[in-house]
Amino acid sequence: MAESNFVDYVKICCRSGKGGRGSAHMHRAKYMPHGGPDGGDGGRGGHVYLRGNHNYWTLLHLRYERHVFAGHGGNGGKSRSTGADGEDRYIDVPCGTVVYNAETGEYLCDVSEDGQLVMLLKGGRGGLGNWNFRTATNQAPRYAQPGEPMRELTVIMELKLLADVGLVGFPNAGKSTLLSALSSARPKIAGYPFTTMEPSLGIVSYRNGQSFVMADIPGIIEGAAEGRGLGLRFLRHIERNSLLLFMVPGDTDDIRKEYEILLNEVGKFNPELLEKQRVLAVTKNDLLDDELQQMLSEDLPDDLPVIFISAVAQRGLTELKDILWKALNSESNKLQAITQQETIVHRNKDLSKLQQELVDMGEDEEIEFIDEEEIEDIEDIEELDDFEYEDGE
Ligand SMILES: Nc1nc2c(ncn2[C@@H]2O[C@H](COP(=O)(O)OP(=O)(O)OP(=O)(O)O)[C@@H](O)[C@H]2O)c(=O)[nH]1
Ligand SMILES: [Mg+2]
Repeated sequence: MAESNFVDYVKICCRSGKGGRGSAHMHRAKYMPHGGPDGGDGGRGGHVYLRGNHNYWTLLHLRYERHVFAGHGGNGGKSRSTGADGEDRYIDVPCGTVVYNAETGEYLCDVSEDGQLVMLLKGGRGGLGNWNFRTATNQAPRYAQPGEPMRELTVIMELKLLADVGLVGFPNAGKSTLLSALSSARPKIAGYPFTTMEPSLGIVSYRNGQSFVMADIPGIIEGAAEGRGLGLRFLRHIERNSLLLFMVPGDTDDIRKEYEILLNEVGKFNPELLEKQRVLAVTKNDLLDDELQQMLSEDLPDDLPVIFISAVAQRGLTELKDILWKALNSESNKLQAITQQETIVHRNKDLSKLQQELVDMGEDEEIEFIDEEEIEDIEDIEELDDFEYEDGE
C-alpha cells in the first residue's frame, strides 16, 4: 500500500537513562590531613514517559523517531555535589493509543486522555557517594555505589480511534457520504468499492451546541476478520466506539442477510464488540419508492432501531441523529464511558501471529538498540558492578 499519512501502528525502541555513580572522593585541604569523605551521590537516569496529546491524530510523528533514549544521570562529585538527573523523555501520543511489549506481545498500557502521563521506563537510581557510608567505625569509606543500569524496551503502539459512533458497512454502502453530510469532514467519495483507504473522524453537531464524534472506516467484506480486504487492519478502530451504526444500501437484495454478515465479521474480530449498542441505517433510500420501502421494512431485523436514510437527498438525517443521540445518552451507554478504562478489555497479542502482524504493518524491521557509544556505557556498568574504590585527587 502506498505510504499514507494515517499511521496507526508503530514499533519503537525506548531506553531509560542509567543512574550516575556515587563519588568516593576524600576531602583535601591545606592543614587538614583528614578531611574525610565528601563524595556526592550520582543523579538518577531519565525516565521515559508516554503523554496523551489531543493535538495528534495519528502516530505519524513516531515513524521518524524509532529510538527514544532518556539521558543518563551525572556522576556525583567532590564536596558532596550531586550529579545532575538525566533528561526525561516524553513520547506524545494521540488519545486512544494502546501499547504492547513488542517481544512478548503483552499489553502494557493505554493512553486515552489528553495530558495523561504513563511512565513506560523508570530511569536507574543514582549511586550513593561515600559521604553516606561514613560510620563511627569507618570514618573514611573509600567506596561509593554505582548507579543502577538503564532499562530497555521495544514497544508496539497501536492507535484505536476514540469516537462515539463507528460506521460499519460493506464498501460502497455510503458511509463516507453520510459522514460528509453530517459533519465538516470531507472523506473521498466515489462509486467504486474501497474508496476509503483510511479512517477519518468527523464531529456531528446536534441541537443546542452539543456534538458527537463519528468515525468512517474502510468497508468490511465477508472474511474481513480473517484478513480479507482492508477489514482486519481497521476493524480495531471501532473497538473504542460506544455505538456501531451498521449501514446497508436500500438497493441490496437481502438487507437482513447483509446485516448479519457484517455482524458476524464484527463478532469474529472481537466478540465484545457485540455488546455495543447498534443501530441499522438503510441507506440510499432515494433509490426506493414508498411502496418498495414499505415492502422492505417488513423483513428487517427487529432487535435494533432501524431507519431509512438518504445522505444525498438529505432524508432521515435529523431522525438518525436523534436516534444516535438518544442511544449514546441512554443509561447503559453514557458518552463519557469510552474514556473510562474499565469499559475496555485489553488482550495481550497472540505471540504466534505477532511476527505476521509486524510484516503486514511494515514494521518488521529490526531496530538496533546498541550503538558504539552505548557499548562503552555497558562496559562501564560491568566495571561498576562491585563497589568502586577510588582515591581522592
Ligand atoms: N443515490 C444515492 N447514492 C448514494 C447515497 N449515499 C452514497 N451514495 C453513492 O454511493 C457511492 C459510494 O459512496 P461512499 O460514501 O463512497 O461509500 P463508502 O461506504 O464510504 O464506500 P467505501 O469507502 O468504498 O467503503 C457513491 O457513488 C455515492 O455517491 C445516497 O444516499 N443516495
Ligand atoms: Mg468511504
